[in-house]
Amino acid sequence: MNRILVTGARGQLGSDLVMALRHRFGATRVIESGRSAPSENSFLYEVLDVTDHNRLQAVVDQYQIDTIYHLASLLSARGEHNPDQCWHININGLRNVLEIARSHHIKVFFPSSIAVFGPHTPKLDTPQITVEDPSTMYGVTKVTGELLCHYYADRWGVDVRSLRLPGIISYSAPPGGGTTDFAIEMLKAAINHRTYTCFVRPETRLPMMYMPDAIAAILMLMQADPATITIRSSYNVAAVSFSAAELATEIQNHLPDFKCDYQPDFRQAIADSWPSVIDDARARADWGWKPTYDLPAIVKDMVSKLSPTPYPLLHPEAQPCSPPPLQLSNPF
Ligand code: AKB
Repeated sequence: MNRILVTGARGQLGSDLVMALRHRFGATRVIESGRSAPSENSFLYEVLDVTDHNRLQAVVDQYQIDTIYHLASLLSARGEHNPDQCWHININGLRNVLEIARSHHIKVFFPSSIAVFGPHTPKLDTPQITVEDPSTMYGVTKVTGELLCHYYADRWGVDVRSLRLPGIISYSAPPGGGTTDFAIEMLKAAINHRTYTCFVRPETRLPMMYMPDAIAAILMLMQADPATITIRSSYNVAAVSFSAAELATEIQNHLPDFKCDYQPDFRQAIADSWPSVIDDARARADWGWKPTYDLPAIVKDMVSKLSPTPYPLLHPEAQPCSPPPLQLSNPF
């Protein structure tokens, strides 16, 4: 019986994942959690800091949780501004989840990231098993997280499953301080202002995925027969790869007066350290992964969803089309 806890449920991925899980398993089977206070129309929401082991255990006991989607995490750009907090939340939070999973026989989903890769990783067709030399604290925590997942699966038999997610593009909730955020920012700015100053160079090409594909991948992985899961660290998954300039051109097919200029900031170095195209053959072979959305399909859907009344409010605090811009100075 599914009794599901989602940590970091109010983030970009969590907002859509909670809706998908509730649709699939029933609204009362999915408990949202996060550090912020509940809003007026919160439904089955618990205030939970994942670094607080006792509180996590209390929530798990209260709802007899058997599956945790552990999304609470600081992303790459924000993590560089507070590496200590990034380590604390990303590692100590995961360790608490895995410990409780071990003692309570809980199944776990852990989102890893293309940020596990670094300057010495092959940039094209990045293999499943390759050099992982991240240049951000976020990447360091994701490599460590993958190792922890593998260890808990191998040593304690915890059913933990993970994906190395690329940049996720979506319209329901704003992204939370990542390097791939330029894609969503550009789409929103194009629709609202017809102009955007991009924080990476035009030729910067990164792996990306539309939210429906990301949700599909997570649900497929979590429902796969355990016998088919051969990777317990984290699976490479890919959908599309495009450069900032290619995205701008695709947007211009819908909004011909859109203009994009480029002023790279410290996030350029992070983007440059990541691969451009990921090889996800193992995920395709093991549990049948196959994406649906290419770049034209993503842009077409985003433009139609964001115009003219953008961002359906999943949560009152999710601001339509205007998340506060990430005001980050160069931390390096
Ligand atoms: C980020 O840019 O930090 C994230 C990621 C690729 O993990 N979107």
